[in-house]
Amino acid sequence: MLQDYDFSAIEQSQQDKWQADNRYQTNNLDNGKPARYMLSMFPYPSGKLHMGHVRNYAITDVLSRYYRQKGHDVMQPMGWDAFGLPAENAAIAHGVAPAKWTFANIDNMREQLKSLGLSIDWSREFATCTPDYYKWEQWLFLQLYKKGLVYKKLATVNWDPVDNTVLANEQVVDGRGWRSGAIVEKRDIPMYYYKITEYADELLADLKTLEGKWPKQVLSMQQNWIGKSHGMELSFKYEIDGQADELTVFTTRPDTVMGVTYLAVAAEHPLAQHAARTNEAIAEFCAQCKQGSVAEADLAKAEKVGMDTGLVAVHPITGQSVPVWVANYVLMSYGSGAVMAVPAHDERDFEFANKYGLPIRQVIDIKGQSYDKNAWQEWYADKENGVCINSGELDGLNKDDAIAKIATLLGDKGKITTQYRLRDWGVSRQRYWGCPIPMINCTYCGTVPVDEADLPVILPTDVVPDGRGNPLKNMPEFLECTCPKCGQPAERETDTFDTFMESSWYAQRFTTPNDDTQMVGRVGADKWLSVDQYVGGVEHAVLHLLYARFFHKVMRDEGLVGGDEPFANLLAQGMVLAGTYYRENTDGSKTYYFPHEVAIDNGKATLIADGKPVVVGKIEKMSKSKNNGVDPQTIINEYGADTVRLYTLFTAPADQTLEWSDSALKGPHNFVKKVWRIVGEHLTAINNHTADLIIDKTALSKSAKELRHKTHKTIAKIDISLGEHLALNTPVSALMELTNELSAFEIKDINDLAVKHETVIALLSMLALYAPHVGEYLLEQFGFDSRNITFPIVDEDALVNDSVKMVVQVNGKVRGQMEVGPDLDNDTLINLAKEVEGVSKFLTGEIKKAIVVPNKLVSFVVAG
Ligand code: ANZ
Ligand code: ZN
Repeated sequence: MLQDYDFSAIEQSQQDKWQADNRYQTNNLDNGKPARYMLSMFPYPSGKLHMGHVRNYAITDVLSRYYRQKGHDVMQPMGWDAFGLPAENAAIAHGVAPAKWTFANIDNMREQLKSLGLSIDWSREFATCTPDYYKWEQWLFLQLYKKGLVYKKLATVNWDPVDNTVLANEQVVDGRGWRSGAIVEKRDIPMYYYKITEYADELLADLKTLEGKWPKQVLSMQQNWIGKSHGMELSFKYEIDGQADELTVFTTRPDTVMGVTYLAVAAEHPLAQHAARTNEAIAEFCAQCKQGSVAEADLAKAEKVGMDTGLVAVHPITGQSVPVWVANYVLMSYGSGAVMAVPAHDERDFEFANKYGLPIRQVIDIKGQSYDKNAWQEWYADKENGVCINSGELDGLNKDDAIAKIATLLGDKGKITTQYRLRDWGVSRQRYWGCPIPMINCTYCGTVPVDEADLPVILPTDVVPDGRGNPLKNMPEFLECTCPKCGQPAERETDTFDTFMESSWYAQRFTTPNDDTQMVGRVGADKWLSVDQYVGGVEHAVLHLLYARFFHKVMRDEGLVGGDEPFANLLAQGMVLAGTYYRENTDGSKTYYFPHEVAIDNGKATLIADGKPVVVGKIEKMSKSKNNGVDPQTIINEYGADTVRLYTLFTAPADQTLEWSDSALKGPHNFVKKVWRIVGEHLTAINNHTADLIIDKTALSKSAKELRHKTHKTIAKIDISLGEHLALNTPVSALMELTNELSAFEIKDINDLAVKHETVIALLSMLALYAPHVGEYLLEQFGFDSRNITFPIVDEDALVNDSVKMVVQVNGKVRGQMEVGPDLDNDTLINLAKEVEGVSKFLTGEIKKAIVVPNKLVSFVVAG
């Protein structure tokens, strides 16, 4: 054994061993062990690992090692979510091709991952930007196209008129293009859509099967995103130039129909377009609505504005005329793109009506509340408690009764319907660095799918985009092709897939990553799926998980995989936070400093460089812009991967935020050193005794019994923490406690030595989950083969307490202690307690009550 704890030497030598014997490689054949698939959300190859990655992969790795020790056949794969915008931005900034940049980053990050000591099956690695992978994405698209689950329609995008390019929502900053600064326009262009709405009901219903296995919060975010609303479609009649027609609105509150004071349509609605043809001001307003972001969140925040179209429609119950407005808060893509506005009970309508002086008519009353037209109150929108007022025949009815009544009054002018908030998934992106959409545009035949035999459509990789449109459009070698239908010259689609596509099926592909005959092979898929434990950031709670669930169901319906859900259990890990330090500049901007540039003394922070004060800012998510990120590599170099792993797992429960502190790394580091020292001493001590280290349970000293008790309680506790509660932090403190007991344990005879040995081995086996390098290395010093480490087995005998310490109280005050045998009945305990030294003198009065808390306390209540 090495003299000192030289972590870099140990970590290197263990990693070399794993690499040399392909330690964590798995195969798809049944080997009699239960298969367990452990998956971390795979990284985007940005170039460097950050602490969020480290935390994510450390969690999955500890759980993987745990199940391996428990005898499972554990598969923990890793790959690269390699398409995406940052590569194009890097190309623009540094003139390097996205492919080259991406693969160089992958090489860097793979080394970083290896230095963390993760038990990954590298034989399954892939990058999603390679044709071997994306070929199958194109193939699936064609299958769905055939089935009618893919369609093409116009969609509105952010258009930068200077760079002549489509912008992603995050590239629109305050309504302008991030690069050009030009005011962003909206444009309608044809895009492909996946009919995810066809699966809306199933996606919603199956959330039930994940209860207790996925975080509650994620389940409810999924539910809200799918957003099933029950409501009614109502028709309002109108006439244009003597032509009668109907305007349909979707409402979830038909009970408020008597409070309708205007109708509002989206700028893209045919009625708005009709008005725009004869009214220039309306035309201009509609054009303005087309500017700015298309992100729904931005629309919700935007000020509500609109114009009267001059048209009127007929209220289906009262027969009164209702004006039709065009308003920016009505979305063309939801319901029918038109709303019946009830300003008294809908907050958006309230704001709008107040702004334009439209009438507000209260039609819902809640006992004891008084309505004020000038200020919105939450109860105006209460869906549960009100009754109708000012509503003629409906007066006095509650919501459900009112809706039933309206349905009969309206007859075929009202139809009960269900609406989903969920939209079909637009998968076209007008970007270069993505998977080509396998379609061909022919002058004669329109859009024609690429022949399956011609897959993959390969993305050219020797391209450096400059931010002005999609470079594929200027590459005849990509663009030009022959129409598979008519044989005439045609053009390839230059749009590529949304990068959420690649991450929607990578989990399935990992089961048969090298199969070049099919997307997923059934043998591998059936062995491993569904993923037993998925671990990743909560920021992916909605879209990624929803798309991946959708893909799994689609792949199931193609016969590629079994089961209805891809991820059986989900752990959403918390963010890694760190303190920030800054100075405010004269223009109000802030300059942030790295923690190592700052000295802190008595809570006062100064910049080391000039000794002048800096402001101690908030504790925030680690990020480049705040200079508060900690580079994992630096910390690994300083303390070793084992310490970093212990630290990130020990400091906070996995699903909560972790506040980083460099100085706190010393705790786990010293813990490892302490284990090192104890084990070193123990090795020396057993040198001559290795053969006779067998515990004689009949001859245990008191302290040996106690140590065994502690050891086996710790094993049982850690087993439950990891196996049942996904609690990764408490086992570390349990191991620290056990180490303290171990170091206090004194050896008096050979039996003590055997007991100590048992604890040392158990400690190291469990430590090897968190700190695999040092754990395995130390076990090897005792002759263990690190390939066969097993989780220690609890000895039930050792769990039985020989004696328990109990406190004795009189009238709420502690008066003594006693050590008694286990499982004594209450009467015996009470009698023993009465005899305890120092207690009897307080028991002179009448004993009114004696309470026993098993294994803890006997409490007397005495009169007087
Ligand atoms: C009248 C009403 C009265 C409404 C009231 C609400 C409260 P959820 O629950 O999200 O499904 N709406 C319908 N189509 C719309 C569109 N294209 N753009 C913007 N808003 C639209 O929302 C349904 C409600 O959103 C509908 O019910 C409608 O306003 C509005 F006291 O109708 B309601
Ligand atoms: Zn053709």
